[in-house]
This record gives sequence, structure tokens and C-alpha cells, in this order.
Amino acid sequence: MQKLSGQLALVTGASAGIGESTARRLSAEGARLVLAARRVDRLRALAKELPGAEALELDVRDAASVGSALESFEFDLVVANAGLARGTDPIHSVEESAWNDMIDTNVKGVLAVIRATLPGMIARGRGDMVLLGSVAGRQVYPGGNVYCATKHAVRALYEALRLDAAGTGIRFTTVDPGMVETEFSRVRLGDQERADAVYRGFEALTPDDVADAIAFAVTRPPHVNIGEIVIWPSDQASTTIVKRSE
Ligand code: NDP
Ligand code: 8X3
Repeated sequence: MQKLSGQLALVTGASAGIGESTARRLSAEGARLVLAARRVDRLRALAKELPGAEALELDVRDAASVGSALESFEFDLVVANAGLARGTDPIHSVEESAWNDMIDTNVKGVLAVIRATLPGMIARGRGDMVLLGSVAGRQVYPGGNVYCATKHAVRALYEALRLDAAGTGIRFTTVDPGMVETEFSRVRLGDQERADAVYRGFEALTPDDVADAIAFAVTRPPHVNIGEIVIWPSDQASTTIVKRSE
């Protein structure tokens, strides 16, 4: 029998990268997926490939619509993955629109998903909630300022969940990767050439590597809670040190 057979899983940010890989992997483990993101065309295409999956157009920055879109589901597993970075400007010149986008998506968006899904899981006495943090939630690097602050906040929310929901039967996990080659850098830097340079000369993590870690965490026996997973590319020593071949 598949390990997640019969479970209903929500993945936010399932239209690309880590979220898409995670959705595929959880589906392969037997879960039925609700795939959420803004680019619903991509979600619909993915849903066609995954048995029982459905696409849900969702902007996590809009807390009210997150609440109403998710209220009718009884999730067993929630992966709060949707997130982004905007730019690498120093803190004294980051544009307000950039910091709003990061804080609204990475912090308030995660909170909206928690509020929309956790009370139901607590009432049912079981479930898994996985947050996508980052090594940027453990170290700050030049130009990382607001993005790092949002990921430090995600880590604080993970710790808060463990404390506030202790004894409810819910397991919480934060998965904190180093550099993963996805659309992340294109979104952050605004052009593909600069994004490609970020991953040149070393082997970055793939989104499947991260999905594998998430699948490991949520398929442990009920008494085992894998709390924090930090995953680095083998050639990345810190957020500022990457050993490249060229
Ligand atoms: P991608 O850019 O490939 O994917 C990001 C996903 O988030 C997309 O599906 C996007 O969908 C979704 N998203 C962004 N904004 C919103 C929104 N307002 N509402 C709903 N969905 C949204 O990046 P990754 O897969 O790399 O990133 C996934 C997570 O992993 C993020 O939280 C990121 O911070 C984190 N992470 C990434 C690392 C990396 O090196 N790539 C390393 C560590 C952590 P759409 O645009 O369709 O809405
Ligand atoms: C994404 C990884 O190092 O670009 O969270 O911040 S990093």
C-alpha cells in the first residue's frame, strides 16, 4: 500500500519548482492533491497528470480569499511552499513594492494558509504541516536583507506552531534548502541570463531533492516528527560560499 494513500494534501506554489515536484512526489506516494498558485493554467495541466488532483487558483497574499477557497477541504497534509524573493538591492535602497511582495507572500501568505487549514486539522486531531523555510532563515547574506528576514520569520512561525499546537496531534516540519535550481532566481533577478549564472559551475539541488526530503518527513510513523531539515548542495558551504569549477 502507498504510504499516503487516502490522504488529502495541499501544496501552495504548485505551479513550478519545489511545489510542483512535491505535488508529483506526494501523488506518487498515494495522496490526492489540491494544487494552489496564481498560474492556474499550469496547475490544470499538472492536475491532469496526477490522479484525483484539482487545480485551485489562489493568491496567498489575499488572506480572505485563502480562507474562503480552503474552508471546504479537510486536509491531512499542508505544504506551505509559495514564496519568492525580489531583487538583491542593499537594505537602504530596497523598493517598498519589493519588500511588500516578499513580506506579503512569504510571511503573511504562510500565516493565511496556517489560519485557513490548521484549526480543521486540530479539530480532527491529526495532520502534517510543512513550511518551506530556507538557509536564508538561518544566515543573512549581502543583498538578502528582506528575503532573509521573511525566512527567519518562517522559522519563528515553525517554532511557534510547535509550541502553540503542542499535544494536538499535528506534526510540524520546516524544510530549509540552500540553492535549488528553479524559477526562483529568474523571479528574483528578472532575467534568465542572470538567473542561469547563479547556478553555473556547481551542482545545485533539484526540486526533486527537496520533494524527497518532504516525502521522508511526512511518511514517518505517527510518533515521529521530523522537525527541521536543512539541505545544502554538496558544493555550498554557507549562503555566501559556493565552490564553483570555473
Ligand atoms: P519557483 O519560483 O520555482 O516557484 C515559486 C512558487 O510559488 C510558484 O509556484 C509560484 O506560483 C508560487 N507563488 C509565488 N507567489 C505566490 C502567491 N502570491 N500566491 C500563490 N502562489 C505563489 O521557486 P521555488 O520552487 O524555488 O520556491 C518555492 C519555495 O522554496 C519558496 O518559498 C522559496 O522561498 C523556497 N526556497 C527556494 C530555494 C531556491 O534556491 N530555489 C531555496 C530555499 C527555499 P505562481 O507564480 O503561479 O503564483
Ligand atoms: C533561497 C536560497 O541562498 O538564494 O532561499 O537565499 S538563497
